[in-house]
Amino acid sequence: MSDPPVHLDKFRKHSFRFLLPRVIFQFCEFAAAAALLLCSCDKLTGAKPKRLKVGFAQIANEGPWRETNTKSIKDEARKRNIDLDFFESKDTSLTGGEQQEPQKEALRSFIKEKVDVIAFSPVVETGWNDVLNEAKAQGIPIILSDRGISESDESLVATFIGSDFTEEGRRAARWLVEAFEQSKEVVTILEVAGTPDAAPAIQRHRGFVEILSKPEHRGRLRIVQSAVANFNYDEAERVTTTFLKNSDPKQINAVFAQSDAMAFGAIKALEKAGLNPGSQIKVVSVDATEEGCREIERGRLNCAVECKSRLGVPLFDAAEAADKSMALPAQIIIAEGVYDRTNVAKCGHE
Ligand code: GYE
Repeated sequence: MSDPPVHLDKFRKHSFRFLLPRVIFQFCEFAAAAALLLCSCDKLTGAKPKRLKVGFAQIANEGPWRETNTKSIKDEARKRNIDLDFFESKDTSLTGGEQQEPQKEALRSFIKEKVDVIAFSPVVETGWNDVLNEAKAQGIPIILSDRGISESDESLVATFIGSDFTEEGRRAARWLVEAFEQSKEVVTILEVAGTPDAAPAIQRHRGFVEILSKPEHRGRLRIVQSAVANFNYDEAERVTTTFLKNSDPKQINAVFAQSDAMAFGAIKALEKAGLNPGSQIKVVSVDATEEGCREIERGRLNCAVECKSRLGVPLFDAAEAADKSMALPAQIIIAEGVYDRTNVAKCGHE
């Protein structure tokens, strides 16, 4: 037979009256013991819990992509209480590959400081062997952030975090192939290229050309000039203006800019020349920064292939793992999309 509910009630009352204070007491006991342990450890050894020290060598701010990237790294370091030594060249006279020396100096100062982990965005692909070997000799792991290097000795870096630049180039080309599907004429393209010897410039070009040269496209789309603009707005405006002066503007159907900042420079030059970017001349870029998404809405940019810039979270996940000598994959590749006016509402929000 089941007990009358009254008994149960009584039992509950008793159990709460006696059990609750006991639980609270036990919890206090545990908290006090834990606090004592932490205190005494600190007092005995004088050691504070270790704060990870990371040195980061950035590329000088060349536009909205880099700004968001820097913010993401600084914000995430603050969130995780990481001691971040952030180097960013303020010398705006140094463009493209000229920034390699200051970056190398920064890496050497991180090695001297004995930081736990070094991360950097290599402005060019080659010429890092010496400094990376110096870091290796001191046992400091290196993480490549957003740009890769071409050194063959894989033991020099713990991991690369960033995009598949070749695929970004392919995506830009596929968009143009589709946009000009109906065109009977040869489609002429001005490529506004990033820093020579920089991983995104080399690989985006490679992916772009790979698609254009597929036999099924029968050479219908052609790059008429590849003008170097070092991922820089002003340089992009300058090289586009020069290109337009030296050629018949009617001969150009599209611009492939290897970054948003360079697309904005090219758009300005096209407008100054009395042309209509977005309609008369199709403009495709890589990045899909917030400003890039707004340009798609405005109609002056037709397509932005995404290159995610908010790398702070994966970067410090990797830094923490590298500091604990945990194995990391050789590459951590970020998934990305392609935006044009058909899905611009999602641009910058995925
Ligand atoms: O696409 C461009 C910036 O290294 C991936 O650098 C980055 C590139 C980015 O100048 O906007």
